Amino acid sequence: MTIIVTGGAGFIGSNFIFYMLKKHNNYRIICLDKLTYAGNLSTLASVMDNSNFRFVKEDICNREAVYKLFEEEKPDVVINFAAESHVDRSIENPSIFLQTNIMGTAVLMDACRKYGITRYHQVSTDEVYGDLPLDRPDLFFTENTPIHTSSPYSSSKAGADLLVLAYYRTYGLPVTISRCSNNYGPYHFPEKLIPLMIINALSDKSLPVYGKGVNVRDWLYVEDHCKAIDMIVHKGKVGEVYNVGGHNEMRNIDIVKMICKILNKPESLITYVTDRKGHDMRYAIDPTKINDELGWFPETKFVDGIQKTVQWYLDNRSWWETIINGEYQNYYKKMYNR
Ligand code: NAD
Ligand code: TDX
Repeated sequence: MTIIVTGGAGFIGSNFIFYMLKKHNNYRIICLDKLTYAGNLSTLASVMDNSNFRFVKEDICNREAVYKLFEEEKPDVVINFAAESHVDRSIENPSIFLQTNIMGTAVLMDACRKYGITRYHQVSTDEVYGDLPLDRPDLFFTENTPIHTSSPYSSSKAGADLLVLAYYRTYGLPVTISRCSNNYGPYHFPEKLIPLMIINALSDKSLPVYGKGVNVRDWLYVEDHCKAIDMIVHKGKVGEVYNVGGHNEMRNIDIVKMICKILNKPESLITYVTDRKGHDMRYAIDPTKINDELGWFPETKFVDGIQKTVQWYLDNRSWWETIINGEYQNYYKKMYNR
C-alpha cells in the first residue's frame, strides 16, 4: 500500500508517519509538505533513511506538482493533515487559511479523482461544531451536531469538510473524515497552549492565560489520534464522519497549574491576558460512533500523557530552541506584547 501523507512535517502528521512506519512495515509512506513555519524537517530525521519513506517539499495548492507526484507514486490512499492550524494566526490573517485549508483540499481531491485512489481521508477538527456552554456539561458534539464555526480557522476547516462530502456525493470519491479534539504530545509547535506553557515555565517566563482561563478543551494524546485515523482508513465506512475524543475535558487554567506542578514552578508565573476574539468556551466530543463501529478507544490517560509530554520537551530542547530562536520571536512579540 502506498500512502501520501500531507502535512507530515507538522505535529500530528509526523507522529502519524512514525506510527504507520512502525505498525505497517510493508507500507510506503510519502510525506508531502510545504515546510511552512509549522513544518520542521528535523522532526522527520529518524525516518529520512527508511527505504519505505520519501519526503517531498511541495505546496498542496500547487496543482501541477501534486498531479506529477500522483503520476509518479500512484498512491492507494491520501491522508490530508496539511493545514494552517493556529486559531490566533487565523484571526490575524484569514486568507492563507482559506487558500491552504480549502483550495489545497480541492486540489488533492481533484488529483484523487484524476488518478484514482481507494481512500481520501480528511483530518478535520471538533472546532467545526463551534462551542458548547460551560453550564451544560450534559451536551457533547456528535457527528450530527450542526456545523457552527467561530474562527476563520474553524470556518476554513468546515468549508473543506463540506467540499469533501460534496466530492463523495457528486463524484463518488471514496472519502472519510475524522473530527478530533485537542491533541498534545511530542513535536507540538510551541505556539499552542501546552508546549508554550512548558517552554515558558522552563525559562521562568510569564504564562499567558487568555481571559479567565475557564475555557474547556477535550485533550487527547496524539498517538491515540493516529491510531484512530489508521482504523478509519482501514475499517471506516466511505462517506462517513467519525468524531475522535477521549472524554478528557479540562479548563485551561487547570492545565497550566498542572504544568507548573510537574516542573516545580510557582503559579505566580501565571498572567491573565486579553482574551482571544470569539473564544470558544467548551469543546467536548462524543466518541460513541468510533468506539462502537471500529472498536477505537484512547490508551493514554491524561496524567500519564502530560508527564510524558513534559519529559519529551525536557529531553528535546534543541528541537524547540531552534524554533523559538527564529521567526517565532517576532510572532511572540506581536501576539503577547500588546
Ligand atoms: P501543524 O500546524 O503542526 O502542521 C501543519 C503541517 O502542514 C506543517 O508541517 C506545514 O508545513 C504543513 N502545511 C501547511 N500548509 C501547507 C501547504 N499549503 N502544503 C503542504 N503542506 C502544508 O498542525 P497539526 O496540529 O499537526 O494539525 C494537523 C491537522 O490536524 C490539521 O489539519 C488540523 O486542522 C488537524 N487537527 C489538529 C488538532 C490539534 O490539536 N493540533 C486537532 C484536531 C485536528
Ligand atoms: O497563550 C495561550 N493562552 C491561552 O490561554 C494560548 C496559545 C492558548 N490559550 C487558550 C486558548 C484555548 O482556549 O488555550 C486553549 C487552547 O489553545 P490552542 O492550543 O491554541 O488550541 P485551540 O485553539 O483549542 O485549537 C487546537 O485544537 C483544535 C488546535 O490548534 C487546532 O488546530 C485544532 O483543530
